[in-house]
Amino acid sequence: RRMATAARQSLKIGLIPADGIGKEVIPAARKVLEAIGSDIPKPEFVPLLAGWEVFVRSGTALPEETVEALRECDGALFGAVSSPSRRVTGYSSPIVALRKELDLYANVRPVISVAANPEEKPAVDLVVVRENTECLYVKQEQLVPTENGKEARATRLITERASRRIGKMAFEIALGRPRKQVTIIHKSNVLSVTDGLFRETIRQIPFDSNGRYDSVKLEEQIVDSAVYRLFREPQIYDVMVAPNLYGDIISDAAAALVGSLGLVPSVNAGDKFVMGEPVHGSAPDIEGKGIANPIAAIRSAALMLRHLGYTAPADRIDRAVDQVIREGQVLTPDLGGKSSTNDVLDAVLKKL
Ligand code: GGG
Repeated sequence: RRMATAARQSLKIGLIPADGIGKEVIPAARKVLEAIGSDIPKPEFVPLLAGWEVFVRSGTALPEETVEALRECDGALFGAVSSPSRRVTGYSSPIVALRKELDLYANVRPVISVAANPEEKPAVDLVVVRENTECLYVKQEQLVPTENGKEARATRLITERASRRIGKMAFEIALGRPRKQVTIIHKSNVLSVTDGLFRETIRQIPFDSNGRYDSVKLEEQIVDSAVYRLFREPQIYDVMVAPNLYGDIISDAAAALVGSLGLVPSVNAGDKFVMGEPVHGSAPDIEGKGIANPIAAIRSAALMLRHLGYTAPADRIDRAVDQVIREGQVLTPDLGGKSSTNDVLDAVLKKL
């Protein structure tokens, strides 16, 4: 699913490194985009603020100027955010808010291993399509005192509209892949109303699409069994479509199958805007050490270009990254190497 490549003179890209290693990996992705050359319109970067650190300094995690500036951009790259695990008055996760503000309803997370030989098929080659705007992430939580102590409640929202559009996104992505298979991930044996609606809405899509998806095989799986099978036989999956929370968990888990969370990219995509974002978080344990793996951010930049319709430069970036991984000489510690973020960046730039 691509956005039309309007004849652009320049490509305006918002950069929101946010917290922790986001500030180390987003500059690396920027350098790769700068090095692409005339395959894309000259990129113009717009540095923007968001995150926990900005909240601590200024009292707001997502400044209004950031959202307004993004509305003027062609695309964006977001790094990572370190929301605290406790409730902090006035704080709300900026990435969750941004996805809603810009209606980036799909989080598309390809999880692909790099085969030792470029002619071989990768052992893992799947895409998690995560609904990005609802489920438990509507964050309607309440803490109520009762005579037996505190009671915490959360609203889980699943709508037909959001389920249909994420389902369609999954079918469209499957159409562009050789296996053309979509697996709906749900738990409607227990949550028959919410997950039931998600499942039934997506199952209905092929019947309402005038044959467009006739070539797509539709499967479904209960989320717990899907995780089990993902670890035992990942090759059975092609496109997995899931409500927000399951999609978040499954894609992090799937990252373990390809060596590191530091390799897995994503885009937050809507019908009019796309924002690349590495799947990893802000990694406070390695922040400032210069050893964060920049590959997920670099691949997220490639995925952003792909969604904007710039397929050839996206392929060039991915091929360069594949070569660096395949050679195995310049790897960050998460992949068992000793190289720095900048070493990996330089190695990728040399292969471009
Ligand atoms: N780049 C992905 C990322 O930042 N993951 C951590 C995450 O989603 N945190 C949610 C939050 O801190 O609000």
